[in-house]
Amino acid sequence: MTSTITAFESSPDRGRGLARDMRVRWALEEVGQPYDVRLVAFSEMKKPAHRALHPFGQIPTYEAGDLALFESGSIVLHIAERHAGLLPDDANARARAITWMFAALGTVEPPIVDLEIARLVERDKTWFEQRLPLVEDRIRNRLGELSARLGNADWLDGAFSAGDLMMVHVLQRLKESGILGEYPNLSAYVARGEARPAFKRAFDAQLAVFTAASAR
Ligand code: GTB
Repeated sequence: MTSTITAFESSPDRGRGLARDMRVRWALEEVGQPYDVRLVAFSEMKKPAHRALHPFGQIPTYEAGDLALFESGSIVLHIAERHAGLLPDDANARARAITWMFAALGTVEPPIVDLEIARLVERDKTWFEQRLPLVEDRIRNRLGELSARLGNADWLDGAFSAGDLMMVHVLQRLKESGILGEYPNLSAYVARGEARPAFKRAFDAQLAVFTAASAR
């Protein structure tokens, strides 16, 4: 069954693959499932039709048959549970891979989002310059811990899993800040994720949306 996901009609990330539809596209590419994309304009996101799918008026959403989901973590987990390729068969290894998904979303992503928000909306505050290093150091604490756990391994727990997919996508948002570069093994980890053919297909698909919109 071909699912339909939603993505920004005009992504503020300018085709860099940082919006959260990218992780859903990547998951679908990893498991070899076809999908359609419905592009949503900012003017439509908070309207009832889209809110019926996503209570917070955001992307991504996922529809397949009579199932509609929101939240990128839930969508990727759903895809990974229903199709082979993103979760190990062994029950314990599967639980650990899911744990890494939660770690990416619940422990590593929040301070990264905090930094983005600080840079985007707090720049004109008198306390911005004082707060920024604190926000950055909270990220460094997490990355230091993650870096220590990853060590020289290719992936977080054995073979590539949905946990790595989520963690790589979360970490990608730090590349331009320079902070990721302070952790060579994490930079290499992100590069390994980006080198996967499924990642490249997903990235190219979201970039094509931006390129087409720019040409108009
Ligand atoms: N917890 C939800 C999930 O994981 O699905 C969060 C969903 C979310 O934040 N969606 C964002 C959204 O719809 C797009 S991805 N925002 C519109 C709104 O809230 O009104 C976040 C995002 C946006 C832009 C960039 N960027 O430009 O680099 C990166 C990430």
